[in-house]
Amino acid sequence: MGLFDTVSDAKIKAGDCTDIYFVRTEEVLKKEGINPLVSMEVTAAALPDTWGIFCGLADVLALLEGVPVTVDAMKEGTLFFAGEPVLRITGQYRDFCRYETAILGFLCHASGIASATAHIMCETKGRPVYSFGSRRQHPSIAMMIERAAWIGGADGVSNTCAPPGMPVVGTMPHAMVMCFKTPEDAWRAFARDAPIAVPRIMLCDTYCDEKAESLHAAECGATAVRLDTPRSRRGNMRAIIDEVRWELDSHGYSRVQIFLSGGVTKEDVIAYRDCVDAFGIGGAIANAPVVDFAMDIVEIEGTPKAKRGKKSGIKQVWELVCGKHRTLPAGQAAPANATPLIVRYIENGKIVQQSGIQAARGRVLAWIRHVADEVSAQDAAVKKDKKNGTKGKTGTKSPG
Ligand code: PCP
Repeated sequence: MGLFDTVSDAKIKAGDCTDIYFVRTEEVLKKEGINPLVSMEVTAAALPDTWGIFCGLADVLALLEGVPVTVDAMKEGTLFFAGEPVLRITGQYRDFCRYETAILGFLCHASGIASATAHIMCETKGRPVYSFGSRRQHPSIAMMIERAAWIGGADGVSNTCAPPGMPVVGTMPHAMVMCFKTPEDAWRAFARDAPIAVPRIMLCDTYCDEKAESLHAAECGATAVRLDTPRSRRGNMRAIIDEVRWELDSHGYSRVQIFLSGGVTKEDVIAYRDCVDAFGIGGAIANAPVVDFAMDIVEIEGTPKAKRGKKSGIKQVWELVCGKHRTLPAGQAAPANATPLIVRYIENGKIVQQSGIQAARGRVLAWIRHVADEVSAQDAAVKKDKKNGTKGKTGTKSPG
């Protein structure tokens, strides 16, 4: 037992963090002398939202390195849809069956966070979003949460244990404000003492009305005010934000930005993106619903075989020139100019390519830009229709 209720890397790597039925399965198959060559695919039958972002592969590679299996998978940061295989493992079943629990755990959780983040980022209209939610989960997985949020397109993360290569951001908690006699004392101290590169974002709802605190914070050197009002006390948040903006502007602080945090959801981003300059999002990212991946045998000894409800045979997912996906039997010819989305990562236990965070993020950012461009084109078409009096002629393009 370690100090905390966590499982060590060594135990996970050894396959000792597993569901007991896999241990029983191993025992029975061993006694019976059965160990078939199988291919298993990881697929989600349904998704929390229309599309997902594949994430968590790097941990799967670390887990399976040295295990005599071959792994083919989508690259991290790849967009996927329900029913598409995202990962395939081929090997003698007994050699890897006990790893299923950890493999799915890595993929379900990380893909859930990356997908939720990307869905939020598609709605920001360019407003930055920061991942503030590592406190919503066990600290031992803070690095995983921030990695998945960054791959999903967040502009920065708050946890000091985030992997290198991403901005770690944050300013002050309510507790810091309360350690001083007045909020003004706290803001002035922060303006004086925080590292020069840290933006002077002052938390403005500790004791009083957001409008009054925001004005005072601006007078104390704020470059932005953060409104963290708990949902239970919010009232009409738009009216509060509008009022804060109005008073800041009319007192000569139009450059002071407004940040919103505290229980912010994707719906809040949509509701306030026109009047808020940036968002801090915790639970809606860190507690995102997991992607409900399953891992199923699709071939035994080279022969297609699957349980009911699953399609037999190994598959390839093709990205067509139009951007749509098509899933075909792996042996079937590629559609014209299509790109295969499932590629080799482990060859008989040896990693043949690594999964990089920044490349994964790049794929998601490209998708987010694509969605934003489509939305802008639709908005422009709707405006044009309205102007020409041709209401309702504009259609909505499906993402995949
Ligand atoms: C924390 C922080 C953010 C919150 C978390 C984000 O709030 O100020 O607003 O997480 P959420 O989206 O799940 O709400 P508190 O824990 O209230 O922090 P503090 O009072 O210490 O600033």
